[in-house]
Amino acid sequence: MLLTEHLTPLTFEDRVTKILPGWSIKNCEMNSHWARGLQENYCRRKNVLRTHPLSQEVPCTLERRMDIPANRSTFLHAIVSNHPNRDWVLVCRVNGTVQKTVTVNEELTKAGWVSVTFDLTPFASEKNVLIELENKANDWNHEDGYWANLTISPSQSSPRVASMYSVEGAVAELFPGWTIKNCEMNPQWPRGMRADYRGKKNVLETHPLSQEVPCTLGYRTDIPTGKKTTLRVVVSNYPNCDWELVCRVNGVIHRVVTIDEKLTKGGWATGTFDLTPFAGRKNVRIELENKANGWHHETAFWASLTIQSR
Ligand SMILES: [Ca+2]
Ligand SMILES: [Ca+2]
Repeated sequence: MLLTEHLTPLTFEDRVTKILPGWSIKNCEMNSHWARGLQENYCRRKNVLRTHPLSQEVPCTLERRMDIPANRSTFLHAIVSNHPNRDWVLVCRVNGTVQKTVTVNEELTKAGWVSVTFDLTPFASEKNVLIELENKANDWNHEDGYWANLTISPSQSSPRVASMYSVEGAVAELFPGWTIKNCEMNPQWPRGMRADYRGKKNVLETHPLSQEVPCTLGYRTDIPTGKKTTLRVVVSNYPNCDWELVCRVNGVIHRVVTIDEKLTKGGWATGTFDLTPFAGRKNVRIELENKANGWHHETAFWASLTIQSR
């Protein structure tokens, strides 16, 4: 009795809605020893949902209904994780029929998160489509499902299964449309998504590949005529260390800013780059480099990347 009083179903439902708006949950096993629901911090992410199948036969299910738009592609991206060294099965059903099954294990998540993509395009123009995502047991040993995000996008912005420890997965989620290359990966200093840094949540952490080769974030866009176009970036540095932020347009250096403690003052700095001189040009290549000056924590943190024309 104490158990049911302690974990009120209403509170749990509210938590699910808070983390994953539009989705509802059923058949989540409640357990006084292993808390389900909102978990404040898991694998460098804040506010994730932790679920567990009701039994070996009955999976925990997240579900929603939606109309699938006509004449375009629609994808569902689920960012999920597993209990350390344990696994579970992520099943996607549409109108009751299994569409895709993925085993979420250590090999896939690499002690982090994976983004799994489900193609909903075959259901284009159908109304009130039932989408179910199951946290299904494949044995009975910590079958916990961890859910960081569920998004429905008009295009396939991230790879079908991308590790969130891969910086590509983090960039796809944080800065849709941007690409990344030459980020140094280091088991000791994981790059990619960082749960929080200097007061901001879910930021991108990068590092140059070498002293000579910067890490580059890239974007292509048309610059409209008759408007002022500005690229705005919010960045930070590793405490008491610095790096060079280089902005290139069509391969030519546009501006260089040193991101150091003097500029960020233990927090974040906003840089603005005026792209108005390129007005009227199509498919303009914009590159932002995290470039080393010296070789001592040349880490860059990116909280925001926006291009505005007004
Ligand atoms: Ca298992
Ligand atoms: Ca430096």
